Amino acid sequence: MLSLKKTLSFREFLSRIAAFLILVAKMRNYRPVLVLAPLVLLSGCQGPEPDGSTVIRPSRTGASPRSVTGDQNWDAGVRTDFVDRVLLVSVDGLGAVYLGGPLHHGRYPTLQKLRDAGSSTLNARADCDYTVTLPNHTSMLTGRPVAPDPNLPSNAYHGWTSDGYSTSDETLHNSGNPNVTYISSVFDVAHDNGLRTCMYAGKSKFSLYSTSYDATNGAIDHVGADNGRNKIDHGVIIDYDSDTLIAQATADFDHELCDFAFVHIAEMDLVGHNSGWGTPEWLDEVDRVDGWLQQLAEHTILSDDYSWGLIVTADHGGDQYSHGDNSDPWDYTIPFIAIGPNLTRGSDLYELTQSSRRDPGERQLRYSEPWQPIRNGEAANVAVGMLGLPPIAGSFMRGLVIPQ
Ligand SMILES: [Ca+2]
Ligand SMILES: [Zn+2]
Repeated sequence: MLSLKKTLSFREFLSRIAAFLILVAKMRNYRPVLVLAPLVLLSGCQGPEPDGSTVIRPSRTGASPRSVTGDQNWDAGVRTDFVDRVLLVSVDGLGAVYLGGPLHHGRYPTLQKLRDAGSSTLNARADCDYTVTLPNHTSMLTGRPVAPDPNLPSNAYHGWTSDGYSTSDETLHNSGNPNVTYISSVFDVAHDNGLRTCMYAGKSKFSLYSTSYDATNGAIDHVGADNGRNKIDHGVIIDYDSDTLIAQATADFDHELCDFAFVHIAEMDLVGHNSGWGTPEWLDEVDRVDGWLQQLAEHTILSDDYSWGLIVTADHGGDQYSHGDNSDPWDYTIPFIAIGPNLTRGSDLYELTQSSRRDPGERQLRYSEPWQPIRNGEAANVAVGMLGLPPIAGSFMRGLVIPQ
């Protein structure tokens, strides 16, 4: 345990030197006038958004720690720069159509507090072709659609359509889209830029990501100092036991092991398959999720030492006992909550991002439609954008504009 801590703090030391060197490199290239442009978290691909390539951001290291304490942190001011750290939470199977009524009646207090602290919608979308777990989580981590589409470039999608277990020699790169040699992820961008990355997953099939981004299969780091090929510094997978998983995650946050963390809460999906989506049993399980979200909030956005951004979304919803029907609104309608720079407190995410995204009503749209809905696949680039880092290489969902 001791030696582990020593190793990690040495890594932290190295990564801070790297971050400083990157800052120096950036300052040479940046022109202050460009900072006046609206903050484009994800720059231009679909919809009428400005060309992100002209927008230059100041360094993330300009972010300053928060100094408020206790429950009043929920009322902390809206940041307009960048955060030090980001937590991305995916609640497996958290169908949004079931949440509006209970939230209106004051059930799920933490979910409500998160919505009040940031910008959110209960009408975000899963992928349009696949409403199952691994394909959607791969979108969430890479910013890519799941499947090929004749109206999109052939290198846009990630191609991981299986929701089963992968073998130890299968990776996103060798078994996904054959037109892409390497499927980059939020882990790559954060890690290559000297940040520490963590994954806490509640289903063992998430080993797909551990394998795809390990020291053998992860890409060579060409960004600044060499931070290595192992893109996930700290990976923990515990099947369907979020009490233990989140205790581990929050302990690691307290020990400052994670600058970017992905947490996957598995239980809602299991209760949905066993008892049915939207049943009293399922709604009771959301109470437990609400408690886990409270714990995660207390160790991130409500803690004192660092500024955190937080994203909460889901891979898919569900209808009766399943969720595999990509044409079923109950399956494809999911929440998307984002707390961070310029994400106006208590705002509707569609209103906030109306220059780039439009509420799809009850429809599911293909990626080639001119006005895109907000999808779970935006999470990857929203996360790196909050950190002041560039979009993920090869990612497609990068056009969401958060006005400054
Ligand atoms: Ca690097
Ligand atoms: Zn499922």
